[in-house]
Amino acid sequence: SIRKKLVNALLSASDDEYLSGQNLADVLGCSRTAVWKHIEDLRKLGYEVEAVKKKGYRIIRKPNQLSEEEILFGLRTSFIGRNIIHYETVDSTQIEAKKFARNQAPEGTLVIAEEQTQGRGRMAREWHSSKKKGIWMSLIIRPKLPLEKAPQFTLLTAIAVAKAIEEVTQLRPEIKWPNDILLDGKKVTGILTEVQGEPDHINYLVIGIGINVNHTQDDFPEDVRDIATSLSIQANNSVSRVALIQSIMQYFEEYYQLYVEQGFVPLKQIWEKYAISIGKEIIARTVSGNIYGKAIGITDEGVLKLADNQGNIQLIYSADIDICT
Ligand code: BTX
Repeated sequence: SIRKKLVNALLSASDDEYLSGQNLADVLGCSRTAVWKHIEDLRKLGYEVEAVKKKGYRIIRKPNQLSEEEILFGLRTSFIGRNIIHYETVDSTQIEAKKFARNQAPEGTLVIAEEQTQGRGRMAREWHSSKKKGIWMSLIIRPKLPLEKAPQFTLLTAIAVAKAIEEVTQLRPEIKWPNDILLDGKKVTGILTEVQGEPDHINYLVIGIGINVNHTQDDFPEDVRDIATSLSIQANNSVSRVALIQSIMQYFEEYYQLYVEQGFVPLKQIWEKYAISIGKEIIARTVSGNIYGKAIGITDEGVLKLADNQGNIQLIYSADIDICT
């Protein structure tokens, strides 16, 4: 669309560079009057665009908005995150993404929202998703694999997010098996992987990722205030949601390709560098009861290994983990 082209042209200009009305008219293939109208539209979307006589236009401030244009601009993936569906407000990106997945949305489709009114964690627990503070998104993928491999994508996603957080903020995140990313011992990210398929093949996976980015401690509701943190609290600085999404998409694609080519083992090695629970006494809360013991690692399939108090090795496929301190 013309708006996309206009935003791209303005974003590609360097900070102090102005693009003339004529120049933009040529790029967009429309009149200078039409350019001016499109600039007005951008302003309504929250862009601050400076117009200087005889020089032209330049963007001085972008809206705090996860626009498709901005995410695609500078996204270096070939298929992950290239089809973006963006909502201002939605019940849950997970619910929407599953609808798109059922309707044959292409692999790599990303559903994002500025705000979720019914964000969910595992087992229908609530996930707080306040407006424009975080990244609330769901990614659709269609790996050609048996159903039992689905949980490995939670771990793959965790390392992609951890890497991206490290790259964008220089903070050092830790992963708590299977789906939490922690900073300073507090939860900054949750991952929810849902799968649809037959025993021998996956139709689609919808991977939900919730990241607390620019929250202050007061932005969290009371029930999670003590256990949650955000990137900006930890970095002492606001963090670009767009840059973080781009980086996650890039690492996700890289690890996904690595997985397809070489299986889970190389990812396990990266995962272990971020693992927090390994070597510690933990409580694994499973649906069939609590198991106490020492976390000794994960298998080549990503399953948690725990040595219980009798010295037996237990394999944990699904649980909430508390680390004993
Ligand atoms: P989980 O079941 O591991 O964690 C849920 C628990 O985390 C809650 O019970 C609560 O204690 C705590 N919690 C809730 N909100 C937050 C928050 N913002 N920060 C830190 N802790 C919190 C984790 O499930 C998986 C979360 C996935 C969220 C994404 S967002 C996009 C997509 N859409 C959707 O509805 N869910 C996913």
